[in-house]
Amino acid sequence: MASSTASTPAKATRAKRKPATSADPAIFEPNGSRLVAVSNRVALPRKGETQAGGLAVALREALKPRRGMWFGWSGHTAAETGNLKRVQRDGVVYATIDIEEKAYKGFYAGFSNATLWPLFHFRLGLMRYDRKESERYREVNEAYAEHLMPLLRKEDQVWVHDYQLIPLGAALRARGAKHPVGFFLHIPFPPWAVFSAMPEAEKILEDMLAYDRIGLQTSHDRDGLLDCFRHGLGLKPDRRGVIHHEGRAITIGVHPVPIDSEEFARTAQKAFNGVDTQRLRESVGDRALIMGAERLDYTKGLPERLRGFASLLANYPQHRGKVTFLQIGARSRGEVATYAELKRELDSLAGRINGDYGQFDWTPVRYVMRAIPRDTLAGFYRASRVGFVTPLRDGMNLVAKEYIAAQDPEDPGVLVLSKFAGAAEVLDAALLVNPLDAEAMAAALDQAINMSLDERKARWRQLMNRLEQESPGGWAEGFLSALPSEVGP
Ligand code: GDG
Repeated sequence: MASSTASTPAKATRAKRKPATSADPAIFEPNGSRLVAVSNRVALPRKGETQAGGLAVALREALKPRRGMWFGWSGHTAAETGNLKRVQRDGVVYATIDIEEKAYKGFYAGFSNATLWPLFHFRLGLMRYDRKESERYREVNEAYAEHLMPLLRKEDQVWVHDYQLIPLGAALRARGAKHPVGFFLHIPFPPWAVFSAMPEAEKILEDMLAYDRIGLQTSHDRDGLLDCFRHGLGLKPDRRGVIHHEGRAITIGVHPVPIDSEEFARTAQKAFNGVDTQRLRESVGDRALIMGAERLDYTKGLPERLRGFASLLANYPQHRGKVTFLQIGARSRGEVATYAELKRELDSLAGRINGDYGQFDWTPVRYVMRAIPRDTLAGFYRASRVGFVTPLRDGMNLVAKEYIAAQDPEDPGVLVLSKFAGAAEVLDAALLVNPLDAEAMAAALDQAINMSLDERKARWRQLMNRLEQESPGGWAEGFLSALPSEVGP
């Protein structure tokens, strides 16, 4: 069983905690099973909200019919961990706690984002390991368990999300939780040859054995996890792919995160004639618009993408003055040094391309380093001839799916997609590229810009068919139906 709680009892007390009070009957109904989702951040619906991500919407939709609760961090650090707050919106209870500042730093900027994030994205050169940060990571997971436990009802199913909370299942079990507990990993899972570079690799794998079902984005990720279980812990799945450990069965499934393509298509159609998209279209004129949009993150391959675009201008001079590349970059994780370095590198690359190729009436790269509203983004996707989505490694990549959903069926754009995005497993009718190969990216851009309307339509229809087969409700249902409704003693 997981060693996390057993090995860190002293540390668990470091984040001073106020245990949660018992369930408030005014908010919680007294009986019946619920779905309890847990993630690092809780996406509380806000009035007039335009920024909600697809995943937040998907989880809320899964919670509504199950009279669910979403538990996680409030977004605030404080002098001590605690301050449980609960609000109910549309039948869903949102329960949050503040986290003690120092513990949060080691947990979030430290072990989660400077150790696990690069590790899971195959970036060992960027990974650092600091034992103190790993202790903070476990400490915060213990605090989550401590505050969540009194809120759980006997019949609840618990669904934990993502790499920040891997030890949470074990921390709940150590406190006597007998609930079915599932875990979904939103990012890739590397094979043992990579994973074993992290000093606590075995411990993290042991933590995963506390769950009843583990969901991953792609078949490659499932293979990576099974490889790690086999070589790291000596555990082999049975013929049905089930891992048996200490009398418990752990099932592993591939559940690619979807988008609501119908809803996104409607949003894009509406936004296309909105003020912002019209301004964009007027400013671009007859030029072909190439677009990318994401959080500023080294996994998203942004410098490589700019090099690909520079290679297009260098090797296909006929496109000079005729294309515009718009990159939206929502700033994230500014406290992690690697992210600040990335920003500097991008500033310099964008400046260089504009300096080398720009003309007095043409700026090749439009580089906007701040988030824009979700509906504006949808309109911009629809106005782009090419969606340029080239992460070096990505669990799924919802931008690729959103770009497809946003297109005009009568005049669709072309998706140029990294083969290292989880989305490439289903979106194989896109132009798939290796983002490290600038010349290949330039060739794909050239092909996309010159593609006939018939081919664009045919590829888009294939891609859209795939997206129409998936839905946020179906995704949650697929995972939860594979999570037992009760587990043995
Ligand atoms: C993790 C995994 C996995 C981007 N720029 C703006 C903006 N966005 C939105 C996009 C999209 C979301 O952010 C990004 O989702 P991704 O899936 O592309 O990437 P991560 O944030 O890294 O998400 C990933 C995902 O979890 C789900 O499992 O696919 O692999 O890394 O929805 O539209 N939204 C707004 N303004 C922007 O400027 N409003």
